[in-house]
Amino acid sequence: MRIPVGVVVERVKADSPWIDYLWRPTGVLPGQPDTAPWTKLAQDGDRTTFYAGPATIELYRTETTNYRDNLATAAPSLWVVLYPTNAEPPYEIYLVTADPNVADSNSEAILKTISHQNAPNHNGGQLQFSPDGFLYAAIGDGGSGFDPFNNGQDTGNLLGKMLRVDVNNPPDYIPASNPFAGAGLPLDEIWAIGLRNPWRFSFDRATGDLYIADVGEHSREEIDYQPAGSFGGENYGWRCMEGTNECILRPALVQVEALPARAG
Ligand SMILES: [Ca+2]
Repeated sequence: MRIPVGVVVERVKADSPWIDYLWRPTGVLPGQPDTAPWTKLAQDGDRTTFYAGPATIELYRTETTNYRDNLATAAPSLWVVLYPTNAEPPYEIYLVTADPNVADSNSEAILKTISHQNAPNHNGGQLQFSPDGFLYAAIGDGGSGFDPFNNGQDTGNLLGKMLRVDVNNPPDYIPASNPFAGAGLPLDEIWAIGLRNPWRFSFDRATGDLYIADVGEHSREEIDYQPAGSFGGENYGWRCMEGTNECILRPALVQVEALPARAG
């Protein structure tokens, strides 16, 4: 069941040399008012109240004791989680929930930060837990065209790769069974190399096989297949290969570029 709500927050001038303001949620309105997000509602001295915007509470079946106990009380509590934006307005609504476990802001953990600064495209795809319980991350090659830095084949960075990490093994979250775990290159997070912009991937629910959708440069789109029994270490070829075509390292590049261009 989904319940539409509106979130009200207040900004209070902070008596602190470190920060100017304190922000906190103060109320959740039933329904979503026809008011623009971040409309100022009231001002009282150093205290300003804003309508932060709409949100949706999702109620679901669960065995979590805290959640069940909260819903069973005469006045169930709601938790609002705000997330910093590093811009104006300085927060966005991350979620509104009746589940105290979901609202635990200490549950966030940044496992890896990957620099991707040379181009705005090829950010890659999603995160998925595999049937073996490890978290896979498909990372784009860093962007531009034809992978100018050869990141897909460079085992000293995490661009153009499929990564595999163990969220329960901090730090560095490396599963001992990763194909390159241990001293020296390739980097230990790497499960497979040679990807361009692997924007989606999925594990077959019946077999555990892995399918990766990798966007091609001009002439071939790729669907990469990895059987469930793989020990990792695959090289899917980019930028040496675009699908079954040899690509960047041959003079045929001119012909490849002459093919009809497509977005991607
Ligand atoms: Ca290594």
